[in-house]
Amino acid sequence: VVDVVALGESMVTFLPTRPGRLADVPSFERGIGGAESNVACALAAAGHTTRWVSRVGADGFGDHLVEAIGGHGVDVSYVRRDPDRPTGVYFRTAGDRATDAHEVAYYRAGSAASAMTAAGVDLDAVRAGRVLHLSGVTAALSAGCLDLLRELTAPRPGRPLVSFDVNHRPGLWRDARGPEVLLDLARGADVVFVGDDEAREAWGLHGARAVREALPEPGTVVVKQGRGGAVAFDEDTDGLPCGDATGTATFVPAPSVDVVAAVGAGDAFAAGFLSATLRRLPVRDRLRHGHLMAAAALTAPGDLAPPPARDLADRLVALDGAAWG
Ligand code: KDG
Repeated sequence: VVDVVALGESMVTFLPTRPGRLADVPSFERGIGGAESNVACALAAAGHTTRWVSRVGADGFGDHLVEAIGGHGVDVSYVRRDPDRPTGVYFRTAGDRATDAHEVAYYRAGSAASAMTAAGVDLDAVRAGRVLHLSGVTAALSAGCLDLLRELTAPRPGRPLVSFDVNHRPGLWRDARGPEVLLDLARGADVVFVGDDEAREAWGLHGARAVREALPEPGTVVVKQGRGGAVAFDEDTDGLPCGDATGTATFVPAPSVDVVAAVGAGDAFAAGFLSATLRRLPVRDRLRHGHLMAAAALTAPGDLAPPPARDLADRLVALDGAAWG
């Protein structure tokens, strides 16, 4: 059994070789991006068996994604090649360090991945892991992709633990239903990741407890609070019974780091949290592993960064509360 299967669109990314507006940046360097494959790559680097399921064009960018993501140790044998549609690409600026405001230009409408459907992917291969990781990006790509997410988040005996990162991308939604659709999908998951800023912008929810109240169904809801830290509401917190109707809340502050690029940090956080979940660590340690992986991604320019080795991460996680702020 594979530890984690991640399904979603990946793109070749073009990162600017110098800061500035998109209009002014003269050249870019090629990288790979895609929220779900980022999680799969980080989990593979952390020693887990992973599979990425997707669809890419029968083009050079599709070759590159399959080779690069496979090169991270992720099983790519269920990635379909589409002879009629291209692989998505996107460009972005380095962004402002203080505000993290950056410009993103997607060229992914009509991409191969947007043609994924429940009938067109091997659902047994998608459900073959202990954990299935999905994200709200997929819901915005097409009606077929949304149906596929609905199928994968529907109750089903023996399904894997379904992890859902809300990843609200307002620029991708062609109608106003995005926030409502994302809330509905999140309700069907077992582990949900959402930023407090995202919850405020998409759902008008202020604070972690309001998010948990809107999402009472998932066993675990993690609300990320940017540089501050993250709160997890978890039904099985350290084996203790729930403290209240919405579950016990555990807050862990994030270590402070010099941020080089924030993109990919949320994916790294999810990977760290899921890695520790697979190892059945208590929720406080799951949050700490999430923060450590996010710190590695925050201090590297691209979406992906080598995570700390497991024994080092375990030693850092075991430091007492004072070291964690
Ligand atoms: O989380 C990082 C992703 O945002 C990036 O890799 C691109 O998946 C992406 C998206 O759709 O925005």
